[in-house]
Formats: sequence, C-alpha cells, structure tokens
Amino acid sequence: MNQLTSLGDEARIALDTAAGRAAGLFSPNLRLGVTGLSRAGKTVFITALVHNLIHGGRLPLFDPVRSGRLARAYLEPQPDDSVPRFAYEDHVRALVDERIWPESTRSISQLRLTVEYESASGWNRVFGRGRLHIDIVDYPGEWLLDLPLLGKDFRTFSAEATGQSESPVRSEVAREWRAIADAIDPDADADEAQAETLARAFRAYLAECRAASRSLSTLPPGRFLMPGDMEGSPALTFAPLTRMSDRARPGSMQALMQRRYEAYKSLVVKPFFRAHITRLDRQIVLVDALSAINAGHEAVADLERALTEILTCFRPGRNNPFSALFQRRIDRILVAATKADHLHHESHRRLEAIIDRLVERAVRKASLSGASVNTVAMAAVRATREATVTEDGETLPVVVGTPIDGEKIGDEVFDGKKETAVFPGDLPADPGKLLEAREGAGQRFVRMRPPRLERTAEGMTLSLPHIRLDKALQFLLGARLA
Ligand SMILES: Nc1nc2c(ncn2[C@@H]2O[C@H](COP(=O)(O)OP(=O)(O)OP(=O)(O)O)[C@@H](O)[C@H]2O)c(=O)[nH]1
Ligand SMILES: [Mg+2]
Repeated sequence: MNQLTSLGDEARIALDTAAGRAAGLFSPNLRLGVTGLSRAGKTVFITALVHNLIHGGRLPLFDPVRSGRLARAYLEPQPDDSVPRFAYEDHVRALVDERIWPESTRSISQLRLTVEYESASGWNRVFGRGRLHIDIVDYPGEWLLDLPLLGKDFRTFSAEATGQSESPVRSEVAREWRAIADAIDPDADADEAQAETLARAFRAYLAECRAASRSLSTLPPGRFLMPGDMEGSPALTFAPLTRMSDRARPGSMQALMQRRYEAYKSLVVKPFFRAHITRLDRQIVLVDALSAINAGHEAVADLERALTEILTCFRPGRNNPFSALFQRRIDRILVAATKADHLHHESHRRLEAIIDRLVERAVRKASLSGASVNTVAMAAVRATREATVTEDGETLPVVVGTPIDGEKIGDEVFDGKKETAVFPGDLPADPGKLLEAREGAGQRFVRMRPPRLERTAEGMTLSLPHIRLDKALQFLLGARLA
C-alpha cells in the first residue's frame, strides 16, 4: 500500500462510494471539475456554459442541441452542503446586464445543472426522457500544484524553492524574501513574529512571480496565493528556509517551519484532494496561454511544467499518492486555451497548435494513460467581432470590441464606451519557437468589455456569444447525453 495512504482514508472512501452509488441509482450524475490558474477564465466559462444551456444558445457542435434532443436545462440545489454555491446569478448579472467581467473568486464552489434529453437510441427512448445531473466544481488550479508536496519533506521543499528563486526570471523579485530568509538562524528559538514576516515576504515573492509581467505558473504552496478560507491560519504561516541544520532542534525555528509544513500537507492538501479531486468524472483545465506567450519563453516553459503537474493529479497510478483514493475515474480531460476572441480566427489554428504541443509534452511527462485528453482554443464569452482594415493598399485582419475603461493602445486611453478595431498580432507558426526565444514576448492584448447582447423582436435577450464552447461541451458531455 502506498505509504501516504492510511487505512482510514480508504475505509472512508469505500463508504462514500457505496452511498454515492445508492444515490446515483435513480438520477445519474456527472461531476465536472473546472480548474485553471487564477484569471484563466473558470468563472466566465461556467457562467457561459450554464447560460447557453439554459437559454438555448447557439451550440451547433454540441450534438444534443444540434439534433434537437436537449429538452430542458435548469439549476437545482446542489447536494454538497459544505461547499459554497457558484454565484451564477451574480455572474450573469455582471456579464449580461452590466457588461463587466465577474469578480475574481478565491475558493472552491459548486453548481448543479440538470439536463433533460431525448436519447438518441430508440431502445433507450422506450424508458422515457433521460435526466442527468451535472455537478460543476470550480476550484483553483493553484491547489492542484500542491500534490507534489505530499511526496516531499520540508528539507526538499526548501531546497527546491531556494534553487528556483535563483533562476534569472525570479531572482530579482525574490531578493526581499531571500534577505530575510538568509538571515534566519534555523537553530534559534522559534519566533512567531519572525515566522510571520518570513511567510509574508515569501507570499509577496510568489505574487510577483504570478503578476502579469512574469506570468509564472508553478508557485507552491498553492494556498499562499489562493488561501480560500485558510487566510492567516498557522498552517499557512510558514516558508521555506534557505539555511538548514542537519537536525531540527525541538523548539527551534526550523522545527516550527517543518511542523507547519507538515500540517499544511495533512490539514489542507490531503483533505482537498480526498473531498474533491478523487470524485470527479470529467475535467476541464483552462489555460491563459496568451498571457504566458506575452510574458515570454520562461512563462511558457513554466506553464508547461504546471500542466504536467496538473495532469499528474488526474493520473491514478504509482506516483500519485491518491491513486488508492480515486472513487471515480476521470476518463476525459480537456485542456482549453481561453480568450481566443483576442485573436483573429486566422490565428486560432496557431493557438491550437501551441496548446497541442504543450499538452502533448505534458501528457508524455505525466505518463498519463487511461484518460482521453483533448485540446481546444476557445472563448467562453466572445467579446470581439472580426473585421478587416485596409491601410496603404494592404488588407489587415482586425478584431473589434469595446476596450475596458483605462486600457491603452499607444497614447490612447479608452473610456469603456468607445468601440475600436485592434490588430491582434501574430502567433508564431512554429510552437517550438515559443520555448526557445522570447518570440512573441511583449505583445499585449487589449482587454475588452463583455459583448452587448442582441435582443429578439420580442425583447428576449439572446444567449452569450462564444467561440467553440460547443466543441468543448461535446467532448465533455456529449457521450453522456447520447
Ligand atoms: N475576451 C475574453 N476574456 C475572458 C474570457 N474569459 C475570461 N476572460 C478574462 O479573464 C478574466 C478572468 O476570468 P475569470 O473567469 O474570472 O477567471 P477565473 O479563472 O475564475 O479567475 P479567479 O477567480 O481569479 O481564479 C476576466 O475578468 C476577463 O477579463 C473570454 O472568454 N473572453
Ligand atoms: Mg473565478
């Protein structure tokens, strides 16, 4: 048995599975995990998915809709009382009524969408209309990146964090934390105030790495950037040490940091995996590849590392400390490059080629097998339309949208009301180039407001426009609604 799995863990899971099966007898459910690093587009994706299904959106690539078999979709109270509900109505109000992007969400949330459909097979139709509960779980990708910590002791974690902080992209922003850490005598008496100062400096360093200009992805511990409801708790008041004794003296600073690191793993990381990840059936991983591309090759390489670690979490197998706990098996994983509406469709294939390449390498490194992994370049909410501009006899593809208040192009500052055409720039044709040089770096995309929704003659608002959301739905849900 895996050393990280206690018998207690397994016994509890077995019980959950039996209960789940009993409950699932009458109304099958499917748990869809939606993850991605902060700002990847999780909230927008879930809101657009639900809105399009409830309001009969244009989803020609989603078979149940195309063939007219989707009878009805509606929200129902979610079954897990301890998980906050996804604030769907608030997010729709922001997107549709106010045309602003929903606020950042800092924790896990869940929503139950029930779909009624006619089965495609004549035999199944005999049993009447099918019904599927889709439990959508929105959780920060940062938390998944904690899984590798379970196999590392405090010494290894510290050594890795120290090593990483010396890389060219990180060293400058790591300076303040390093100055504090390098001055800490690991043998000195534990000092709470010092622990807090150190943890704060480490957190600030991680946040700088994540910020737009660097756009790095692998920054554990995940709760330091995404604390959820753990903010300020002792299990989060630790940091790697750069100096370390061979043995931690009881009562010393090193002993305190070590103990909290272990507490973080057992009180935060393990329960999260057990309660949520091991119960998923399908998973979509959203990646903001465009931001990484803009930040340069180090950010792209780091995104690939993060993808590898994320995919490893879904691999039941030898190196996954949770493999014994998986109640269900994730059989389909979709990695989606979001915000494709920043590009002209001529570049979509290139974005897809880039994400394909990243995922192909990540799948190989994670030795993921058993699940089918697919990729798509999409926009859950399409904020632009396409046009062409003729300049000096040359016709250029552009995207047209309303830049967010305060966005700039050159000297022009936008007010959030004026529409403008933007030349979206090019992506390299060869994805390999992104990992080698600073190709594409420094290009910035102008953030647009959500689109104005058209109304029908009867005054009904139409559903949210998107790019290939239906393709994503078909891969994730299509077969379950056949
Ligand atoms: N143009 C465009 N922008 C998008 C789209 N999806 C997300 N965005 C932008 O990305 C930002 C983040 O999207 P969210 O859905 O809030 O991302 P999230 O992953 O939930 O982020 P956190 O809650 O902070 O973890 C939004 O505020 C938008 O500016 C999209 O489909 N098109
Ligand atoms: Mg969110």
